[in-house]
Amino acid sequence: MRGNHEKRDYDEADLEVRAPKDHAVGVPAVAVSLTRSFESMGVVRSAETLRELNQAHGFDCMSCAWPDPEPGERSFAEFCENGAKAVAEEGTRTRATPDFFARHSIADLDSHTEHWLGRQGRITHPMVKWPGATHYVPIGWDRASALIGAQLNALERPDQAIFYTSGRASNEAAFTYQLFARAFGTNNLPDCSNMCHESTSIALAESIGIGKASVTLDDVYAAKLIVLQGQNPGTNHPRMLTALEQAKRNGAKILTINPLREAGLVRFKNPQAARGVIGSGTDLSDLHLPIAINGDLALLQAFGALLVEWDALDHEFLDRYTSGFEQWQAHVREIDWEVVTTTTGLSRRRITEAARMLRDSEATVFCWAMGLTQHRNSVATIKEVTNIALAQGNIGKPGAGLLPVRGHSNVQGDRTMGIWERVPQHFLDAIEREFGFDPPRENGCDTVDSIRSMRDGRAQFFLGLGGNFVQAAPDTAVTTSALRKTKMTVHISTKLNRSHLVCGETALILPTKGRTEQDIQAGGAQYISVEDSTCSVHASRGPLTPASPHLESEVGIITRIAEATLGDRYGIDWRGMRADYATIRAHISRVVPGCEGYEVNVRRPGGFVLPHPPRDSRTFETGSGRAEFAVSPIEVLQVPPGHVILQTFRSHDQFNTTIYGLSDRYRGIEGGRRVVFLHRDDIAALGFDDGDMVNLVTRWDGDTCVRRAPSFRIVEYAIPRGCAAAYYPETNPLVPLDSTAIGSNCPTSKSIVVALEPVGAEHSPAPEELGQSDLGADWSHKSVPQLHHLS
Ligand SMILES: Nc1nc2c(c(=O)[nH]1)N[C@H]1C(S)=C(S)[C@@H](COP(=O)(O)OP(=O)(O)OC[C@H]3O[C@@H](n4cnc5c(=O)[nH]c(N)nc54)[C@H](O)[C@@H]3O)O[C@H]1N2
Ligand SMILES: Nc1nc2c(c(=O)[nH]1)N[C@H]1C(S)=C(S)[C@@H](COP(=O)(O)OP(=O)(O)OC[C@H]3O[C@@H](n4cnc5c(=O)[nH]c(N)nc54)[C@H](O)[C@@H]3O)O[C@H]1N2
Ligand code: SF4
Ligand SMILES: [Mo]
Repeated sequence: MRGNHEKRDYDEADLEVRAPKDHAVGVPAVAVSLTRSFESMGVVRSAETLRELNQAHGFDCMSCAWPDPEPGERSFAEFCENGAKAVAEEGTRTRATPDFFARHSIADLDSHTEHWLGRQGRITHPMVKWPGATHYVPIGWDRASALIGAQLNALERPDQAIFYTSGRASNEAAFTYQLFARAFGTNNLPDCSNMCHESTSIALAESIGIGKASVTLDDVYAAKLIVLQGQNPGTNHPRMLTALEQAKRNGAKILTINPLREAGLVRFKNPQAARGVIGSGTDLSDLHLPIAINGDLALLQAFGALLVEWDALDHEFLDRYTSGFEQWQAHVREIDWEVVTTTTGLSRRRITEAARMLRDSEATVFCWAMGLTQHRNSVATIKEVTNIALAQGNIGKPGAGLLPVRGHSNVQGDRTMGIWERVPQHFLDAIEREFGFDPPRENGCDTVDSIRSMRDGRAQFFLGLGGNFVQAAPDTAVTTSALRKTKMTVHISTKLNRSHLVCGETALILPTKGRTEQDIQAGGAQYISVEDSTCSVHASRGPLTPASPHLESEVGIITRIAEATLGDRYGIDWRGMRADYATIRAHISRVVPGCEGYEVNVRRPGGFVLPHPPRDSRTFETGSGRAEFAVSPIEVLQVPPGHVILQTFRSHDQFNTTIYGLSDRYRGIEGGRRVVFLHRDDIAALGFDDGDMVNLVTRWDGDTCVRRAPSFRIVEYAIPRGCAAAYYPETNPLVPLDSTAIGSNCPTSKSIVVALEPVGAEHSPAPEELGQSDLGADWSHKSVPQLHHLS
């Protein structure tokens, strides 16, 4: 198995560990973002581009899905450091030309790090790797599309093809893409959401009838209490801190629940407020609970027990709108506090203090992200968040509600447009009415199932609309060999990444225009549209000249492939859609619920907000017509002696698999990425010292295979006992493909049971050496992890 450790573009020996920061943003952040932009884009181009970022007439930030303020309330620079980095990454003047691909074989490229690959700049021409070839060579658009169409038509069945999407694709591209896959005959439409907020979508759909946030930005400003659980906004949704600061000024309290005291959670200096730049910043968190990894379900049930005990409940809401409250109440009343305190690593006193904040708030907003979604029991945990919100009537009233904070800038819009392997039948009925063909009705493959399907030889074709599948997916070695078994891999991409080097028999890279770039088609200049975390949909227009005259837009590429594959099957006018995206939006307005009048609404400054029945009218479109309480047993992840629970997270200098640089400034890590954060006492208990080099090792279900990620430096850190943290994607080789969340199939990237082994001691340990035979698979309701101690 290869790991990034073999790839030497920088020396991990240069890694420096400094004291972590206690606050986020401020002057250094602005300086960093501008330096990066100037370096890669030049001064004039940077200034012109950043001026358009997140403005009503400009383009939508392609980094995260945090919403924009109302048009009249936006500042002149409505972006953050990481938004500026994302723009610089796309707007770079560096180019990966056919000449570059002639100089570097695929094997040579594969010897470099992900960071180096990204630094080679924008891909300028469509490229192909022919069967048996060592290099990519240029290919024309017509020939590339014909090749793909021929391969698709040569498959025995449509479900031998996988159509993956990453959440940066526009609504127009996403709608066209799902239409193409379904007209071709498959619902195999996995997306990055399957590895991200899938647990949220499943849990919320079952509990409240819709898998999306029930709040607007105004609710955040009006909240009395904001709970931030399993999320690191200072890095991943930086402008959320501005909203939280505003909420605090309006009187809100903030409760943070995270194994780490992430810089942004504790203190914040707003670079756009004079006070933020010179002053000492805002103390964001009123109470921080340093919870042990995966302790959230137990904590939330303890909150429930206390709210019930204190009768801090909204009885009128419960009677009128919910079902299952009695059973839930009986369940939480029976809570075992010893299980709660050992599982959470928190004392009963601290938990009670936090529950009082809930009790005393008339309007609470609950926010969460990957710290809650990527565990085996994530669906149950998110239903428990919902239970707590329902108990106090915190849904469908001002200043209150559920706010799953989405990742990719348009991941939510892609789902709305039908990128979903399990799309509801009414959506398929609408496709049938609009286009006159009967789309496939059985569910398709999600991400994990797609990997299984390629691994087992069932799927033979992979098309990625953006993303970096091989690095984002779990079990890197398995995913790599699965893709290599296919007849054809195709990637629609802006920049080079590892997935381009893990080739099917034939492989293509189709270079696309990005969000920052102008898109001129036969029908004139086009714009696209996107949806943020709060269901707000608006237009986006790129200001820059495209990186190369040979680029096509995503819609352009998809419609070309569709034409080459389907010809005029069903009479779908792919060419017309390409010429003028208003044609696509007209289809959207007739197919997608809530999108009537799309063309007009989306062009309004600030766009429009999609309907959300619980938010708008406390209507719950569940089986019972009421919001459903869920009863979940507390399961405890067993950690055998000598092991810790590892969470894999993002540094401050990356966007998912795109590594911008080697500075995780807030956590004090500079010049490298192969670090594992551990509690001082665990380092000693495991027989190591701070600074030692170790391999991380997982076993799964008595597999004969030992998964190993080599060469991590131990860094002593303020993290609860029994817990560890290291960066994604270097740790993805450790996540077993079959280790997924119950009900959502989301990989368990936030709770991997690992052992540490000294570098140089690599051997395949016998099961007894690792403690027991089925590590990581062992759950029970009774016992508790041995490494957790009360804080
Ligand atoms: N700059 C930048 N922005 C991004 C991204 C990026 O890579 N870079 N990625 C985008 C995407 S796709 C996404 S999904 C989001 C991700 O946004 P986040 O969810 O904030 O991302 P992670 O870095 O995975 O951080 C997870 C947080 O959960 C905490 N955590 C881990 N395990 C647990 C647990 O068991 N319980 C609790 N309570 N907390 C836990 C971690 O300590 C960490 O603070 O960000 C989006 N925005
Ligand atoms: N261990 C572990 N694994 C994880 C996670 C974790 O926390 N831990 N998080 C998971 C999550 S939340 C997510 S969302 C997934 C992310 O999975 P993906 O979405 O598949 O990965 P990204 O790194 O966001 O994709 C980056 C690539 O997208 C391409 N790209 C960039 N901009 C554009 C564009 O405008 N158009 C097109 N067509 N291509 C573009 C570039 O070539 C770039 O290399 O990873 C998941 N994997
Ligand atoms: S908060 Fe997110 S969407 Fe907003 S500018 Fe920053 S990265 Fe972009
Ligand atoms: Mo994500």
